[in-house]
Amino acid sequence: MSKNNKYKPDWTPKNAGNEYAVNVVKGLDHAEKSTSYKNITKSTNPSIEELVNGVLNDDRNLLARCITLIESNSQKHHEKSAKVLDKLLPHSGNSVRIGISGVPGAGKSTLIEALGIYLISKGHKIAVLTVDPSSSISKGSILGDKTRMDKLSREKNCFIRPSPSGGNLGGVTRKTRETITACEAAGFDIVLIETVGVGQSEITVRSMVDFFLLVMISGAGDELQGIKKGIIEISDSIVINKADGNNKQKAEIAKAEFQNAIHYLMPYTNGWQPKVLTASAIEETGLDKIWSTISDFVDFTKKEGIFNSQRNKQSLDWMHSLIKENLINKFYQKSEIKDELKIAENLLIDGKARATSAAEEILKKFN
Ligand SMILES: Nc1nc2c(ncn2[C@@H]2O[C@H](COP(=O)(O)OP(=O)(O)OP(=O)(O)O)[C@@H](O)[C@H]2O)c(=O)[nH]1
Ligand SMILES: [Mg+2]
Repeated sequence: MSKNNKYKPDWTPKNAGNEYAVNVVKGLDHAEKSTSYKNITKSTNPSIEELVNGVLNDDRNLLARCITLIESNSQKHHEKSAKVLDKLLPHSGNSVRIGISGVPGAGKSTLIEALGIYLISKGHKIAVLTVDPSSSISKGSILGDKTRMDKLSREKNCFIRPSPSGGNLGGVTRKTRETITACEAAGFDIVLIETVGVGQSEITVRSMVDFFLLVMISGAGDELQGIKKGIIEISDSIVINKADGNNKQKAEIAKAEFQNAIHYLMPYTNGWQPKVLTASAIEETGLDKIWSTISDFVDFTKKEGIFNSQRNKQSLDWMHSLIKENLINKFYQKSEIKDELKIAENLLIDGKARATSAAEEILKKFN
């Protein structure tokens, strides 16, 4: 850190010497220039109105607080965030939501950084979110090293929010969906969501985005061995990253193999044949092709009415899954049900009852 970047706090006497050891570090230059950091509300507990107006005016401090409220597990915060979100909802929806998945180390974060900077140069405002259900257990790999998006995080037209810590995938899903609403209301027109393509998280991300991009790398041997077929089936495009240096040729071979493989799969989006591309996040090549593919996809799906119908379907599916989750929790948490279940389980094991009738009996008690 340069010496010039430090200065004494206000309360230090004039001409003070080294006995006053405290130094204040100057903030980042872009933060001072950025309009988003002006008029920051100092209130410790902003009201619903303050939060709504703050988000709509792209006050980053209030946007971050709004997301913290969304991420809170307390009932009180939940009620407040619900009121805020109701007011933000009419201002949301105007973005392209893009899911980015792939095996650990494929270069998702590096690609998001390169693509993000490219899109900002084209006049877009980018929000980057992550869905990382493993973060509470393994500390997660996604964005673990924040410096990976160091350049992008310094852009004033960018907002990066790592995955909420703790909780199951269902909890992370709610928080991420609602965070998308807040970011859209703040005027971000592209939302990029990074997730690791292992487990269930990619299916979850697929259920909240318009476009799903799979990041792959070429490796020795059979290109398709290491990846679940299922993840290719939900992708709208596959990009072979790290197509640079000695890897360039291998990436082209991988591209041909993937192109061939997806030819036999049913496209996820009706009428859209997924494209396979190559890119280098490090050398910043292939970014224009990725964006033109996404733009073509958006144009096509909007023209065909698929864009909105997919979003509507996602909202309906989500509502139904929330209802199911809530009912199931209510059912299994009821103490009478717990007792009845124990009795029924024993009867079943002893061969004294049938599963169908036991289930009917217990459900009757619940109703
Ligand atoms: N040569 C080359 N290396 C790359 C490229 N993109 C990423 N890398 C390197 O690959 C490593 C992993 O990159 P990340 O962007 O962190 O990968 P990730 O997919 O986000 O990883 P996780 O979040 O841990 O799953 C880093 O060392 C990057 O520098 C690329 O285009 N070319
Ligand atoms: Mg990453």
